Amino acid sequence: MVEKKAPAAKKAPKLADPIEASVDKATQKMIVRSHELGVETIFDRAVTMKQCNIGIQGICCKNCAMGPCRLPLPKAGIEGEDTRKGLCGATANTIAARNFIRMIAGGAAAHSDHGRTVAEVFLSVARGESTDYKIKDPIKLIQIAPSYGVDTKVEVDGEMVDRDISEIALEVAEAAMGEWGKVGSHTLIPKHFPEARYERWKKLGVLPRNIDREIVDIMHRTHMGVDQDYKNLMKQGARAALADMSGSWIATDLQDVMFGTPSPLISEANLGVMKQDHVNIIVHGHEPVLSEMIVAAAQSTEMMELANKVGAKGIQLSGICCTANEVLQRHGVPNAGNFLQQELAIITGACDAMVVDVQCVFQNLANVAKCFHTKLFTTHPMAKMEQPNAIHIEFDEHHAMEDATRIVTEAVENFKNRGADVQIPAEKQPQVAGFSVENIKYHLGGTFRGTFYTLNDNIINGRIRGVAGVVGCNNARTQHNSIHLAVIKELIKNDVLVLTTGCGGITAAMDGLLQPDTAAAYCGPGLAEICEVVGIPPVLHMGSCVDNTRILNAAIEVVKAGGMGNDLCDWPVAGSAPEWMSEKAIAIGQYVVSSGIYTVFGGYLPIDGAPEFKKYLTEGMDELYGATWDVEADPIKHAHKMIAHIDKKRAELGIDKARERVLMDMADRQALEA
Ligand code: NFS
Repeated sequence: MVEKKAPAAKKAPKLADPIEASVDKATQKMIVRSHELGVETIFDRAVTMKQCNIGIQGICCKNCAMGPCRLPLPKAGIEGEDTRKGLCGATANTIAARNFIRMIAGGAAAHSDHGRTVAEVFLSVARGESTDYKIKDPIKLIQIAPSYGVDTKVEVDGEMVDRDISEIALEVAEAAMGEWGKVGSHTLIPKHFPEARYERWKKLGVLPRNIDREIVDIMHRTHMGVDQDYKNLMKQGARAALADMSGSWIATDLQDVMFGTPSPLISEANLGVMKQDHVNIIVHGHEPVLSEMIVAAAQSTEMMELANKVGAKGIQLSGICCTANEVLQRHGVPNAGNFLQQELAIITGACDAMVVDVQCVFQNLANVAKCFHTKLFTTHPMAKMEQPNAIHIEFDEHHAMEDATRIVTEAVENFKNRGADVQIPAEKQPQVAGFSVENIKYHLGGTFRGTFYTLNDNIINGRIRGVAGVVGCNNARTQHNSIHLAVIKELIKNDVLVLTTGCGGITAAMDGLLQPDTAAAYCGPGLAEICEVVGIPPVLHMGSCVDNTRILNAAIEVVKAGGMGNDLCDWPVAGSAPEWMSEKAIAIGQYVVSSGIYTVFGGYLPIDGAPEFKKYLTEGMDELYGATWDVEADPIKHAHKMIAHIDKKRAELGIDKARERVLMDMADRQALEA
């Protein structure tokens, strides 16, 4: 008789190690908590699911049903001719380039569609159809109007007089909307750049015709059997990335006009901002049109009274991802966390409602919310979750306040359904956020002499070695926040001023780097001195990811202020996305490189399987744009690649020996330019 084997005991799934998963204490605690409660998070899934080894190299083509064709790189590398090809003959270079620019198309679609939503709301405000919003910053409207081809003055009886604000708003709104579908010319935003850059783009044929067209163009040319030249594919990638930049710039412009241009304010960051005795509402996603209204609704007397009635001391609003940064920079609403902490905010047991719009929202939020009392609201027609996992309250700008009040009411009424076992980690840090180009000018030069000269002077005399934009996501494949922090700290230690946005900004805030007094602790002597004199942190939080256009705008202002060459590729500045994960990051990376700024990505880029294409991005682009991509996973090497680039640009400008304090006047600066 054969003995029956006992069935093997089911193996418990592997769980994330909290310390390996994140450097942030609050995150570590909540990962432990998730394990106690048996609630799975992205950190656990990152342990059990491995990445596809072909996909990460960028050499899997699934653009037709004869594939997917996979072109693994031979273990010994390629000797002689690269003979790898898919069924149709597509080479590794073609496949990697197609995949890469499809990522740019995805990113450009996301950013620019955000811009379109804002432009549509702005148009309805200008037409008087949406009365819940108004123009909060008419000065910015007047400033930007000429760049949209709109006059701000009109001739009356031989005299130029100011035009009515509502007329200007309507024309700006119509011009902005036109950017998505105009015919016969180019998008307007590239005109903001120095002439040398604009002319370069014109010569290279990468000025976007209109925003939508460049995205459609990519989907067409990457269809089976169309563009088979990786350089031509990348040319379109660059053009679509500039379309992405155009849509993002419009989003920033119009959000500032409608919701107010940010100026520095004090707030806090990390899960510890949630309050046990308050109703906690978390806004998450990217588009601030609804969250602006939620802020107003949550502050209303009616809602406060309702909160008291259900036994809460008040309403604590906080945010995750870029919606968080939007309401942070304009209202001081604290960040509850960044991308990888979204599930953890619910696991505190204290999240009465999470309100999501578009982008970077985990589908697993619904599974986590089911384990708690949390109500999960989807609000965007484009971003629903399977019912009944979430409550869909579709936001419409025509009754914005009504929608926001309904959501806040449901959140407040949900307070009484909380379980007894609430655990909010205590960790949080104060932060100063809300830096815009407008107020950096003010900080450096005062109300009447707003200027970037002071920054340029301090770069020339070497107190500030250069400027870096360190932006972007978290990625569950690397230790949460650690790469961001190590890169930023190494840069400021070496006197590089850091500008940040997105989840990178939240990371810096959570670690306490967005406080003026951190300059003394972390910065080199030159940068520390400047931060102390000007009263700014060494890391300036400039908003959400569409606000990367603020960083570009600051770079343009530096060139305009003089002494830094004629173009963005001339002066000591570099870009970085240390923990990137999103297609939007690739679109941003390309428009930053196209703008002439050397950019280093952390982790990997999906290009390793196509060495020739990789070489083109990391070396060949220099000839076209005066800048290249680079990849470096190690944070210290990553920072030093940026510093080496900054030093190279200092040497090219002839200011490499100026690190002893030389005071430059205008004549000196002009002499440098010549
Ligand atoms: Ni940027 Fe902002 Fe964060 Fe990355 Fe997602 S929230 S738009 S994509 S993860 S930084």
